[in-house]
Amino acid sequence: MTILLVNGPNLDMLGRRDPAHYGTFTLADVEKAFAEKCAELGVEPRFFQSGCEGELCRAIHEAMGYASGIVINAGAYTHYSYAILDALLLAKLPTMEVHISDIHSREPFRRVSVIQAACVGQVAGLGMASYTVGLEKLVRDHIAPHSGGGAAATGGGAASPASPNLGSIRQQIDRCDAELVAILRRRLDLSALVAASKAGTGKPVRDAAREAEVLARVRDLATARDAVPAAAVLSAVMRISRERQYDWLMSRAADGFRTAAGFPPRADASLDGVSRVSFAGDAGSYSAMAAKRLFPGAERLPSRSFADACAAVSSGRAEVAVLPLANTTGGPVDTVYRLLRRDLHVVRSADMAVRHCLAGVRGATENDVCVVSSHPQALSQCSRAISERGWTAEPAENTAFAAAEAARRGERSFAAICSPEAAEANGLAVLRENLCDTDVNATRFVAVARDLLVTPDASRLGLLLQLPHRTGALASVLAVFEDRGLNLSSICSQPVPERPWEYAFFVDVVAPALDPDAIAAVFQLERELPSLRVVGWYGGDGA
Ligand code: CA2
Repeated sequence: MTILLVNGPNLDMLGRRDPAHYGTFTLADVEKAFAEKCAELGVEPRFFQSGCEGELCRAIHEAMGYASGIVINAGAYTHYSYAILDALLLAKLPTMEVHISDIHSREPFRRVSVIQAACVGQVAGLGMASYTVGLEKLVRDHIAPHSGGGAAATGGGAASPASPNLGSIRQQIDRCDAELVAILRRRLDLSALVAASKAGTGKPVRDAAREAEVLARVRDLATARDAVPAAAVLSAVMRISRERQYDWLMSRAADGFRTAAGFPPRADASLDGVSRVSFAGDAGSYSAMAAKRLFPGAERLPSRSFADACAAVSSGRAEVAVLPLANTTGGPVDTVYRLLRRDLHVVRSADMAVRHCLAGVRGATENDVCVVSSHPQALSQCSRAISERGWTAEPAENTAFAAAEAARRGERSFAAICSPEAAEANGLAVLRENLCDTDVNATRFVAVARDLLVTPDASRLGLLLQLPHRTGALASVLAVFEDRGLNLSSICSQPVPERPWEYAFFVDVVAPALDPDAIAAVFQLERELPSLRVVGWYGGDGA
């Protein structure tokens, strides 16, 4: 079994100049070391050197007749000779590319190898050892595995790069992965040192300028095709490094740590003593029913609007307000999300099946109805029925008020879309049961209080995140949760009125009360985002 060693232009001058890059050894020394390694591996060497591109191509063509593989240092042709690339591709011999110097840390033009695509690997920067290491790798990984025994056992039978063996490719991938893991470990260990050095100085963990510099250098080192994936991998590595640094800082804070929002709180709150609950609507409104379900023994204080219900809490007239947050058909209730951007905290949630009915004056039938009134969410949950029947939809502050309005008007053509309870409370007849577009319509209600009250059964951490306006900002925040194994049960964007076209994000993180990973994510994001508010850490219905 013969291995051809090809050396390109100027390599016959080795040992005569430029020892800084190419050492003091000569081409004869290289060939001698190569021959010795061949003997060790049980293969025959053959040598060819030329400064002429055509001669190099011819030597590669001829190798098809006798060689099982090629080791090539194409010299400067490496960087631009498509003729040599083509010769290697048509020869289809397993070929190892070698370089004496580390071409990747030299001038940009040397970082590109156009012949790489025809080679099974590349060894660079080991001086003369690049040849022997490359040879050994070529024979052991790409020739011997296909020769039915040791390299010396059979002649020929080399695998061709054009018909690669899946098993051997996977072995190489496994080796790459092992190298990646080892390199990652080294890098993360260095991150711990960075954290230690920054700890004393009070410098922030995230240094955007330094990260930009690292990414620029990595893009520069990579070939044009690999620049984007290389930068993406490095971004992820830097994010994980930051996570390690935060962990390190948190573990060393003498008395634990506290975020600016006084977080983490205690998880021993109780809602058993709540005696006054505000809600928007009247008797029979869905909010009234949710308030009754959440706080059965409490006095219920009706309000005209969600904002009024919250104002009752802010002023102390009520201890909590119960508000609809989202519906399975209609989506988020924007007004309520807007109210949550202020100062109140979610302390509990409850999901309620919602079955709207058509409620009209007694004696009327569905056919008499021309106008239906309800809260916009309820109208959207019944949009199919409304459009099929050609009704005019009239928005109301809430479903119970719509029922009251239908009763006040007493017109057969005017009906409300509301709960059967609201119909009954207002003396209306149910003209049609369950008007919803689907049979599984449900609304999530939340109870909000002034303080961040965390009950021992809390299972979701609600956060309001304001993100910087830059590429990948949301993706990298989501990755922080993913890195810590945290699942999100909901994410909802809301416009930031004072900054047109910018959005804040409400996220619900699935996490038991005082879960350390969730606390660590808050610790990190509070330091890295323009603003973070802990909306609540609460229990109740919902994933
Ligand atoms: O590092 C390598 O092995 C190179 O393939 C060597 C080539 C160079 O063009 C590649 O970028 C990298 C050049 C060999 C030049 O050899 C000399 C020998 C003695 C004195 C000066 C140059």
